[in-house]
Amino acid sequence: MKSCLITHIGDPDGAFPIIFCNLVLENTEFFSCEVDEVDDITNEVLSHHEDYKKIYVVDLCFSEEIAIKINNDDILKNKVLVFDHHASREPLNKYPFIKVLSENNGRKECGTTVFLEYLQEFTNNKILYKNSLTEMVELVRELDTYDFIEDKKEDAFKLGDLYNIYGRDNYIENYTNFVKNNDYFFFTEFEDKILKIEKDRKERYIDEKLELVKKATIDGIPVGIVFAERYRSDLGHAIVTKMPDVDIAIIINIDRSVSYRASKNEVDVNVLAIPNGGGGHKHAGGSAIPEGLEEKIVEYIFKDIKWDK
Ligand SMILES: [Mn+2]
Repeated sequence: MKSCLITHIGDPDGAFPIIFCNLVLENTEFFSCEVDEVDDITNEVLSHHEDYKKIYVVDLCFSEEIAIKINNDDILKNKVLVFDHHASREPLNKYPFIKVLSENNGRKECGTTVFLEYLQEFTNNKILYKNSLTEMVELVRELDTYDFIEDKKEDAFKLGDLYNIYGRDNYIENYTNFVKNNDYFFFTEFEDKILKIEKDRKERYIDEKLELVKKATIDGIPVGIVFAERYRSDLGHAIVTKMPDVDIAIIINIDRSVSYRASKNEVDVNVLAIPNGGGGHKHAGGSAIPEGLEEKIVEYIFKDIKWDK
């Protein structure tokens, strides 16, 4: 019988859980989604839960409403398992099938690390202890939480950049095979070359976007707002470090979501993300794009537009 994995679509922290399943579970069905889609997808999966022996939700967590529904169902309660690290979801730890761990002994956790620890114990499969895998997992953790160990920081960014270069599916396939075939982690010569090109490209992109940041105040909080579709973390980080008068960087990706980034100790992005229906970590969060926004923009530009039915 197959398993089901619902995970975050945005980054390596949502991709590595798929790699683990490829390595140690016989048959897994994958659903990758945005934070605001997790409730709908979970409900959809739960409606035919008899197809699955286990349903994993990783690097994401559904709403308390769904948690209550699962908790009241003896079958679902033993089938669904959540492994997340977003602090805003920590109150849901009161449900036995939900594990939200944002920090452990001063080390910040990510979805990948919390899920790996479970799978190592659950399957006891040696491949999950291979140095090639655990080394990459540490890089994913550092990149996802910005909890860097100085001499690994550059490699963490490189592994993140390769996610964008390869594309999600190829990245997953590539690193599934890499772990199978290698005991230790390394970047190939070809990857190093392409990463250098990508690095230059990213720097140009961020420099261009920094010029376009508009400063404003929301609820008394000084913000810097920019529209961007790529490198949201690096761009957000660049805004809050290069513009000291900005407390929260807001990056709007019309097709995807709104991202919030901060770096000052006293600033928590949730003060803006939660009222907008989102949430996340203290220094990195997101919220959904309001429905119909793209249409509104087009209608603002072309006043007498008529949409095809
Ligand atoms: Mn994550």
